[in-house]
Formats: sequence, structure tokens, C-alpha cells
Amino acid sequence: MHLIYTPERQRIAIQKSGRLQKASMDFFTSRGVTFAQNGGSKSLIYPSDNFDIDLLLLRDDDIPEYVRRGVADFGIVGENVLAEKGFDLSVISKLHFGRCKLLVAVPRSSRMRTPEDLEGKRIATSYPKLLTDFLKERGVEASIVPISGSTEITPELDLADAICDIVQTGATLQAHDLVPIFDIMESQAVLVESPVGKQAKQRFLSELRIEKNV
Ligand code: PRT
Ligand code: ZN
Repeated sequence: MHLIYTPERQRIAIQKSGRLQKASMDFFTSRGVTFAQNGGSKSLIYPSDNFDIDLLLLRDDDIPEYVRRGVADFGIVGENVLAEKGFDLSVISKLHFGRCKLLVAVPRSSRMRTPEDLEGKRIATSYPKLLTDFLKERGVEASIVPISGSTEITPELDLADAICDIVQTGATLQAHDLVPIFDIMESQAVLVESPVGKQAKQRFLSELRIEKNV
């Protein structure tokens, strides 16, 4: 352990800033991995000084692409983002943080309650693929309003009749007088593996005592 082997350093993509950032860093530091420039530099690459690991700090939405192409050997990302991208990446472990739900919510005063009630309605979402797949499966035709964040405000501005978004505590829904009507998926952060280059990966997993749990 703690040896720096070269040239086979493993690159792991994690979120640069946001809800998964701290827990993703903790995943490594709790396993004894240290980073010389931790927080002290503007660089988006954090080399470890005691393991053969370089962290790449990225937007969470970009992590699946880096991993798919083998630019990163592993990545930590929400299942929601992975599913929306639709890439078939191998999940090594569920990490038990970043838990949330993707669900459909409507204004409290609305009578919509079921997927079928969404027929002909406008639904604002940052998850157009997952919502489209879900509606198709149910045979429901609706108009998807693609929004990159803060969908909760769209019903009161009459941009949408319903929203499909991530919820954790429900406080944001409540603040906008929205109520959840049904779930589309549950999500948590997962460790995903690139399909490219196997051998050094095995060493990374065993050195960090990461067990496959999926
Ligand atoms: O900058 P970057 O693109 O990397 O970050 P981001 O802004 O796209 O993502 P970020 O940091 O908000 O979330 C990263 C990941 O955390 C998500 O992809 C989920 O896997 C997970 N996660 C867990 C959440 C939430 N909980 C969450 N509550 N992602 C977003 N939210 C948002 C949600 O969109 C809504 O606006 O929080 C609001 C609702 O929260 P509650 O607690 O009021 O219900
Ligand atoms: Zn994002």
C-alpha cells in the first residue's frame, strides 16, 4: 500500500462542486488517500501523494462521458445522471450518499394524480430522456419542457402544468406549493468503472478495499 507505481495512475472523476463533492472526497480520504494540493490550487486535477490516483474534478453531467471513453478509469456520479445519459457503464458499488428521488409533482390545487392524467399536459424537467421513456411506457403523450434547473418555479409562471425533478427533503416542492404524485426512480451515488483497461483497475479496487456490491 501507499506506494506510487508509475506509469499506471488511475484517474477518478468526481464532482467539482455541488451536492456530491464532499462525500466523494471523503470516500477517498476515509480510505487513507491524501492529496497534496487539497483545496489549495485552482487545478481540476488532484494528484494523490500516497496512492496512484488522480482525481478529475468535473461537472457531474460530464462524468459518464469521461468514464465511457476511458479518460477516467472510474467515476462517482448519481444514478439519475447515469440513467439520463443512457450509457451502459458497469456499476461497482452503491455508495449510500446523494440519495434522492426523481418524481412528478403538480400544484396542490391540481387534480392530476396518475401518469395518465399527464396526457396533453406540459411537464418541465431536466430529465427529458427518463421522462420520455416513462411516458412512452405508459402510452401517455405530453409536452416536455426542457429546463436545466429550478423546475419548481415553472408551474406558478405558467410555463408548465407539472414538473419532473429530483427531490430530497421535499422543502423546495413545499415552498412552491407542489405535491409529489408518483416516483419515476430512486437514486444514490455510485462508483462506475470504465470499459477500457482492466488490470490497474483491479489493483485500485483492492488497495482501497472497495468491494463490488452491485
Ligand atoms: O455543477 P454540476 O452540474 O456538477 O452540479 P448540479 O447542479 O447538476 O448537481 P447538484 O450538485 O445539485 O446534484 C448532484 C447530484 O446530487 C444529483 O445529480 C443527484 O444525484 C444528487 N442529489 C441528491 C440531488 C439532490 N439530492 C437534490 N435535492 N440533486 C439535486 N437536488 C435538487 C433538486 O434538483 C431540487 O431543485 O435540490 C432541490 C430539491 O431539494 P429538496 O431537499 O428541497 O427536496
Ligand atoms: Zn449537473
